[in-house]
Amino acid sequence: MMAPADLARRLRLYVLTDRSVARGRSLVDLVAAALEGGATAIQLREKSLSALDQITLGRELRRLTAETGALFIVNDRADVACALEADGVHLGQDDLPVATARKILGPGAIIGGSAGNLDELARSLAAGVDYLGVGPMYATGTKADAGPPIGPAGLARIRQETELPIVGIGAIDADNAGAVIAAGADGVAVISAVIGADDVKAAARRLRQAVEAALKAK
Ligand code: TZP
Ligand code: MG
Repeated sequence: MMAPADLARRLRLYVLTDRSVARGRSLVDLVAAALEGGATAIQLREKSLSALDQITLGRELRRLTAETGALFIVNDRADVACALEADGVHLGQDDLPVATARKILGPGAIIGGSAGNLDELARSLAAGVDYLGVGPMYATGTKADAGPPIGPAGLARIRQETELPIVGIGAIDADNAGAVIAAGADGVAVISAVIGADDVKAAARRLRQAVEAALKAK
């Protein structure tokens, strides 16, 4: 199992895929560019793809992340994560139980949970997740059922309750990433600010720089 401080360092810039914001471009190319720009973790998050298509795309993303030393996490599907030898899986409040995912993936797998409020935080902590995706930080159009934005103050409240690694998520960009880190996040998780950018590598670089600058200022 990875120590929390090491995991926190590997979650500085966590880029999630979503073909609906990629404007027809190849996700493999976009992820390669994001990694060049400084992404430290990639999540395969393609809810509209079959398991088989997730595995076909995921093989390429696993190869790229292995080459650069980035973490590779699969959204929702422990079976797909297992097939891809991913580093772990991210489970929302209504997904597979954490204990079931651990049975499938083994004790070394990284399991992320989502928390948008203190109740969800309590459930995630009781289930034994390794890191938390906290948000939505700001109003986002990328996830239809994202719930109300909690802002930096909401994240700071959750930070008070746990020392687990936290990534903020939800409409984070290079302009607001610093506020998310200042509120207590260890990193930021983004979709559109990177996958939807015209220049994906430059967008990732700006975000990573914003995160590192805010961490230094702490
Ligand atoms: N979970 C909470 S908000 C969100 C997810 C998956 C969407 C993040 O996408 P974006 O484009 O960075 O707002
Ligand atoms: Mg989910």
